[in-house]
Amino acid sequence: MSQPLIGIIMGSDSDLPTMQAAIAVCEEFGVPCEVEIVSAHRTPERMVQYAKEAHTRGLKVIIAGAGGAAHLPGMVAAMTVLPVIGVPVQTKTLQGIDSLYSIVQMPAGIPVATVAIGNAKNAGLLAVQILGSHDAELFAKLQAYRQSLTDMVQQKQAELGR
Ligand code: RP5
Repeated sequence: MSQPLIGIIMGSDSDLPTMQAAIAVCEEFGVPCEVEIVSAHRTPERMVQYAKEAHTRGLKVIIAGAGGAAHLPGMVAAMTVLPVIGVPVQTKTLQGIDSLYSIVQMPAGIPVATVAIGNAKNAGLLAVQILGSHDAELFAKLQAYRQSLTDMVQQKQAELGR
């Protein structure tokens, strides 16, 4: 196994179905990632240790998903200068608005790059783009991916025949 470059963490195993999309992006682009359950509330000491040691283990970016009182991304960001991408997980009671507000409203000085509710795919892509900014091979793969999106739209347009 290669050294993980992206750490994908989540508050509960119930977040895993959402976070699978970020894992899939890492696999698609061949970027090694690790996946861990780290809860800000249920395992606070583990969270502190994870955040403080992440850079010493070679991680370059952390993706953190949580729902409800979603403190995990912000607390991890407070304890590392690695880039942290937050994924608000959709909740049953408030549809993820609670998660979004908990993650996005960080005080100046401690950024969390927050994606849309449930959009772990974009979190994965952003993490890969951060790595691709200084990795020519990965950069080229990302450009090819974008071209595939353009091609797909053009194909749909052609199918419309208008
Ligand atoms: C948060 O509480 C987790 O991130 C999860 O989204 C939510 C509910 O957790 P479970 O009760 O399903 O374990 O900490």
